Amino acid sequence: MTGKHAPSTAAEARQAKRDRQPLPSPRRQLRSIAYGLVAAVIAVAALGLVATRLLPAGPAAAGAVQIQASMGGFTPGAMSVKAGSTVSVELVSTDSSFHSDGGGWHEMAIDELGIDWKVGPESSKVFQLTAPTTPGTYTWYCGICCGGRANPSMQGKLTVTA
Ligand SMILES: [Cu+2]
Repeated sequence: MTGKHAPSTAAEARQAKRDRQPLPSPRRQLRSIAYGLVAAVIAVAALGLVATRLLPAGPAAAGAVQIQASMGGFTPGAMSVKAGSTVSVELVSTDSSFHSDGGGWHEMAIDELGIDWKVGPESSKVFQLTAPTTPGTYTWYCGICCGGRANPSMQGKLTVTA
């Protein structure tokens, strides 16, 4: 009396043996692919942080005053313009998008002059600054990163000369 599930031929016996062996499970393969992806993401993030420190911002756009912004502050931290003149200002963010505080975005804002310029990670943008007709000094700031406006290292000084 042979039961329905008992192997009755040699071929069936081999098949039954194969069925009992653990297969390299697709779940296990997925897991190693996932680990690989995580490692790749971490490597890219680390490279991004290093590159931020290594890459110079490059020459200023033609005829523009270049101001670089990073988590460390503005470089240069001061500029002066003649009253009533218009100058091009190239705002550069040297930070990568991997910065958790602001994602590499920086701002150059002067409330009194209605200026609020923003620049994304590792990029630059040229803005036109029209100086007021009367001399004076103004503070610009970045409100995006590092405690924002209250942080003295994320500030700069604009001097409007006669
Ligand atoms: Cu900033």
